[in-house]
Amino acid sequence: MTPIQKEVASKLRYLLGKSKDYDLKDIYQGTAWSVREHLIDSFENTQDYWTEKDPKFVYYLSAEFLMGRSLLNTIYNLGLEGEYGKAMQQMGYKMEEVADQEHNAALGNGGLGRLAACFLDSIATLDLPGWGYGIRYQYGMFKQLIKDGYQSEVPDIWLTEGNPWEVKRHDICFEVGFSGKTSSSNGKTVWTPAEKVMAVAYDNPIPGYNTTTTSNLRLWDAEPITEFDLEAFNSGDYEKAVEERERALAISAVLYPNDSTPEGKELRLKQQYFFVSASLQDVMTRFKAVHGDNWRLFPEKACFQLNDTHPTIAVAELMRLLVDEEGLDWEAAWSITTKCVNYTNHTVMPEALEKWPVRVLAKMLPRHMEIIEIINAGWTKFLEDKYSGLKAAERDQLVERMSIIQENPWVKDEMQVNMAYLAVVSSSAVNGVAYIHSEIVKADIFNDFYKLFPEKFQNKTNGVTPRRWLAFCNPGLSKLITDTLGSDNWITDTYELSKLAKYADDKAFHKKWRAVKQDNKARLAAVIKETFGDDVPLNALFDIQIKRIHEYKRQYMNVLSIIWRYKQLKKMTPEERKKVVPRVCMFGGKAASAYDMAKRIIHLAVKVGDLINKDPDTRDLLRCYFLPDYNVSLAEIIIPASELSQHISTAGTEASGTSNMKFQMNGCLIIGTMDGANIEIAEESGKENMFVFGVDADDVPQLRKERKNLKTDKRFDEIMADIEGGMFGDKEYFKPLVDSISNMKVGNDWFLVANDFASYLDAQEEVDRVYKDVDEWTRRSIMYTAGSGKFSSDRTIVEYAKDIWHVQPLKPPAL
Ligand code: GFP
Repeated sequence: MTPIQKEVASKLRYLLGKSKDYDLKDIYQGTAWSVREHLIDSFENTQDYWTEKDPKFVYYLSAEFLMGRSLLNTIYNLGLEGEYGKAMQQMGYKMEEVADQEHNAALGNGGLGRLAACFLDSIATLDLPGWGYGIRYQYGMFKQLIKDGYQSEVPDIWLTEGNPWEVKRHDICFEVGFSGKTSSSNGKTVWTPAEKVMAVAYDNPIPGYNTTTTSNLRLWDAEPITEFDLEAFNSGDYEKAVEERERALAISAVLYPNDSTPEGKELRLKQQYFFVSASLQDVMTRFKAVHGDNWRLFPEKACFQLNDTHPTIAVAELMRLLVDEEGLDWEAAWSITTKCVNYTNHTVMPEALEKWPVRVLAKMLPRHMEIIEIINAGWTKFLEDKYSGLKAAERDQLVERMSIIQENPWVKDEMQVNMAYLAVVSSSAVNGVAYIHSEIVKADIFNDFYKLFPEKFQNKTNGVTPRRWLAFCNPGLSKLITDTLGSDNWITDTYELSKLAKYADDKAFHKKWRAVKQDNKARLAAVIKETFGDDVPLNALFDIQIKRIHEYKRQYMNVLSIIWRYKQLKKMTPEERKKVVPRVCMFGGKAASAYDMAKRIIHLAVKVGDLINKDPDTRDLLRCYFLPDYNVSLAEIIIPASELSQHISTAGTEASGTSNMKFQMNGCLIIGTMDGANIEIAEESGKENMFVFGVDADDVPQLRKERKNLKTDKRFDEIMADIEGGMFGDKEYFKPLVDSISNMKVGNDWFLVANDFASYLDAQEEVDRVYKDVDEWTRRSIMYTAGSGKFSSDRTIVEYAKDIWHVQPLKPPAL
């Protein structure tokens, strides 16, 4: 037995109570618990070192961390693959099948949560003192079932078998209060919450790649302060006996409870405040232990990155803690707060720029509402002075527009707090997540603020970790790259990948490159076989669109083009069909549970697949699959296998996109609009190598105005008529979908599907033409990977560290 085999056997015996008859799940558990020990050694070593040296830390506050699985990532990052690989082999298991037993940690919805996970990997790999802070949701992102073609949601129960990747810190817990009232005594404000819960810390060590650093993601679990009300129980009130417990558990129960109801909204605000308060108390407790009440030093030791508006209440909480609890005067506290807080905006979608009714905030967090009012009073006063030269009416209008507390235009007499404005006013730096998006942030959503503080606004183009998204998920390509470049330095310096450009026309290299892709396609084909029972032709072009389902991301337009392709195929003679490039089109993504239109789009994709996948005339040439329950692990199989990926949002709507970067790294060609990070990908990998279509962002506002007069493409009209006519069944169900983009007279089609459709079809024809030219396709594929160096999250994090956080690497000594 190797030492690792012994470790695994010991975990199986003493933790799981199994000395024989193991199944794969047991092996996973035994292996994971043994890897955990190595991880914790490294974790302790790092944290001890950092505590001793007391550097400045960045704290990444995020309501979402979409971590996926940890086993392989941890083994690889710690450099233990050789030892574990050997042990597994001797025990008669394949590492991949063992790893497959792990639940996905799905504490996030999509891009925003996955970005946070990539950032943690880079922070650790770059040895930067930094932690993530979030919520330990009992149920993560729902599991998506497709039943009769409709999405249904079932809870994601991911913790029942225990989680080897976390350590509960019984001793690190903080009270978090809600509601109640405020009073004043001796000039001090005292908040007496009506309800309190305990936030208990769970540490999730985050190993850096090829370094001694193991950082931390601290997630908070909500627990009752009094476990059980024995008095109530003894007097027969059984419900009351467990009431407090139930209320507490609800806070960390589910990722994004459906907030279409007032109760859902309140719970979400509770979640946000809960994790932010616990995190700030935690950081401040550590600070105090070393520096006492020398709070002026605090900005030199800590900074907080707000991942979107979700943690913005941190501003009011930090003020409360400094003023009410630590006794600082308002001005000193404000100066500290504004030095410590920074805000990243991830979207221009109005529905995602959170606004809380004053009524709700005042009820749930009365002291925080008072603080926000004071901040706003100071802010509007500042604006009035600043713009005192303007005419009164103009000035008032401007101040009203920029006020943090505003009237809700849709609800009579309702005032609301604009959380994004609160974040902008209180932050040192505000950034968008791709060049075009940061420009839109300045020119559009925060234009008034930009004019006032241009120096606050920055761009930090997103990135993805090349470890998970190339080195580990695509071992074939990873090996080929390392063999070709003569080293694996590219894993931490992705600009090294540019050296692949030399091989873009090398036919021998082409052959190897294509062989890897074929293997990866076979791996995905096996998933399709298992899910749908279908064999898919491996000579077909694998065409993928995976992301949250949303009208702006335009999965709908993709489905329409598949319908058009099918109709063309049906009209062709057998001779003509021989010249056609076969395609397997795949979708993956979840629709938010209350997002009706997105659910209809899923249904259409499924119904289109049902029709065409069975048609003997076309099934060798065209397939359409909606892969259920898209998640990180599925992405790790899909992305290496894809040849064409679709990033086709209406220009100006997708802030960045990050899957586009993952596809690019894996040598997958992109069909896309000049939106988000597509623009920068085109700059790096060659616009001529991308299938670009659609209008530019600058033209979108005008086109939206002109929609009513748009003469639509004949092909588009035909497809609309087919759906309306029942070609895919469910006429009534699809009607709102058809209306949403075809009835322009009433101002529909906000996302300009009809407008962009013709140029999209042209781009698709170009895809077919290039795919037939195998050398040209392979050349482009190599150029994609070669141009992907910029999109490592290491590059992004270095920029944040230098321009916003001002934190320095601090690598712990080897153990
Ligand atoms: C959001 C934006 C994306 C962006 C990510 C990360 O993603 O354009 O790339 O945040 O910044 F929409 P979703 O959470 O919406 O997928």
